[in-house]
Amino acid sequence: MVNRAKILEKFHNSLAAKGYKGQVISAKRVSDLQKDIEKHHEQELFDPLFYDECLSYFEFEPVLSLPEEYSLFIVAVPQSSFKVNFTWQNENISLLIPPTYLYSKQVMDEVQEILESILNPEGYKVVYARIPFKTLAVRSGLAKYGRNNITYVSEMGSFYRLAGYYSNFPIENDSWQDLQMMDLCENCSACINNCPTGAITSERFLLHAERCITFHNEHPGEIKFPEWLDPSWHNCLVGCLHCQKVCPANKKVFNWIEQGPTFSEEETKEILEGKNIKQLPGETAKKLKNFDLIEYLELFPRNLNVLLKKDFKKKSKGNI
Ligand code: B12
Ligand code: SF4
Ligand code: SF4
Repeated sequence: MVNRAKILEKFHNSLAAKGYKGQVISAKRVSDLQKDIEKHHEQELFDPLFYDECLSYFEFEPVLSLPEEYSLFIVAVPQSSFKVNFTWQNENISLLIPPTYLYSKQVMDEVQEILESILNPEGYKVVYARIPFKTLAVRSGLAKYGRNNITYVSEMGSFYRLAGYYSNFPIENDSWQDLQMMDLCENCSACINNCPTGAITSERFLLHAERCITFHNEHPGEIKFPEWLDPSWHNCLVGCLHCQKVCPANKKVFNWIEQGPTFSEEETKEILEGKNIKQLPGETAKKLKNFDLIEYLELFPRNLNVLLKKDFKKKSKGNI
């Protein structure tokens, strides 16, 4: 059997060859990851709706398909934003989708394949883990927290998707460490100042997730935006980039934008009417499928409507 150090070397080299980065820690740390979340819950720092909707997703219990879980692999895969173009009242309206929304399954499968190609031949299995990836990434030394509660990896800024996996690959000494904030944040509060909703504050580190635009524009399309959410604050087709845009740690990556699909006036109209994938013409459905946008289609009428109104308001004032 190949020795464990060689396997780990292969893991890091295979990721590096693709521009990815990763870390491995002992799976015994899962209960500590759980504590990192639960302590905030016990102090009633989470909005109850947010906690039920977003954090009950985690599975801290052992994954049944793996009787012996010895390690947790966490991998950061760089991702760009995407620009989606709509045509509305004869104008071209370009809207951004931030990193991590598109091609998520593709990324998760690809990383799993890389891990399996290294670990399976040595008799180890790999299973996707539903655990808090940011905390794992920071605890393992892969990333550091920004004040905005997003994590940062050197050379990638915050523009990457995290993916975590359990394995029965044994690890004795891991790099478990304290939660760390980026040095850059010490003398910076750009994200606090640029977050329009007050989700990031100086009073506490933990995000007020229920104030985050993303929490609201990821909600199913039939749920209206709350009254307090000023329409002028929306800036992406889904998600929000206000706090990542002004971050000095993102200087090199922020303009990494891939071209997404372009929708004609007729297509935009049909999307705004809330037509589902089967009701849309074949060409439109194909574009949505090719850019992995199908899962977001049902959010578009609500999200797009508010952005088109905002854009036209700005144009009529002549400041775009
Ligand atoms: C729930 C969730 C959300 C919720 C809540 C976000 C949040 N901050 O909790 C909502 C819907 C709002 C959301 C929004 C976004 N999300 Co999100 N989300 C998740 C999910 C499913 C869980 C996150 C989580 O664990 N939240 C629980 C809280 C308690 O954890 P935490 O934020 O890490 O909080 C820790 C710190 O506050 C720390 N802490 C407390 N005090 C102190 C003090 C100091 C000094 C320090 C250093 C730390 C510290 O302790 C807390 C617990 O460990 C993950 C996927 C996953 N499986 O992990 C994706 C994930 C975190 N999301 C992601 C992204 C990209 C986003 C958005 C940027 C999307 C966008 N707008 O474009 C925004 C960012 C909003 C923000 N400013 O945080 C990526 C993050 C990638 C990265 N670079 O870090 C993830 C990992 C998805 C992925 N697979 O890549 N998300
Ligand atoms: S904007 Fe400033 S304070 Fe906020 S995460 Fe970036 S460096 Fe840190
Ligand atoms: S994603 Fe937008 S709303 Fe959420 S914390 Fe960042 S700036 Fe604020």
